[in-house]
Amino acid sequence: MLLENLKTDVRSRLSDFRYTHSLCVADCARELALRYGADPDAAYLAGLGHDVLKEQNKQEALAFFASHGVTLTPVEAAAPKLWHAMAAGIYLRETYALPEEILTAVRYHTTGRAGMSLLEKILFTADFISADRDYPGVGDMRKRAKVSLELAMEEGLRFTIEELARADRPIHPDTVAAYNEILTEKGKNI
Ligand code: DGI
Ligand code: FE
Ligand code: FE
Repeated sequence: MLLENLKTDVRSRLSDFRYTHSLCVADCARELALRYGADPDAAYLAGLGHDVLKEQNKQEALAFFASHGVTLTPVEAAAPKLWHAMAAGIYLRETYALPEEILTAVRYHTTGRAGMSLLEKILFTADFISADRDYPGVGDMRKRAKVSLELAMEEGLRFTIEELARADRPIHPDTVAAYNEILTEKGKNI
């Protein structure tokens, strides 16, 4: 019932393209959960719901934050691409009362953060390597994800940071913290 309700909700809020992406991320997150020993049903729900608010416009997102008492930091205010993850964590809590582990995976799926849980790492990685992704280098990312989540995340975070820096975009401290932690803990994971 929860699954069907969430699926219908996601379907109604997203274009065909992003709905397909959501289903692919859900499938991929479930596979990664089976491989790495997380709850496959939780991973599927996280994948299905992670981009539920991706097509909110800026006004809707800002109104949502205002009505939920969220104050954006200057970096967050300057990075609208981060908003859908922040808002989705809150939305999925109030609408579906999903477990906290799923909510934090959704909340941090765009930036990552230091101290990520296994499920957070799974969703972050699934978003990069889901079946619908076809950017140059996705094959290498898929290989990395078979070795370890951290190996895939390191490359994904480096790619994101490089692209943002090149485009004069601010880099969220959580993105930097996720990257630094993976680098400093490298060797323990692989
Ligand atoms: O929602 P998706 O497109 O599936 O993927 P996503 O939630 O990972 O969003 C990717 C976008 O978010 C991409 O355009 C880069 C942007 N992004 C990720 N980390 C940061 C960021 N943007 C800023 N400004 N700062 C970040 O740290
Ligand atoms: Fe997203
Ligand atoms: Fe996504």
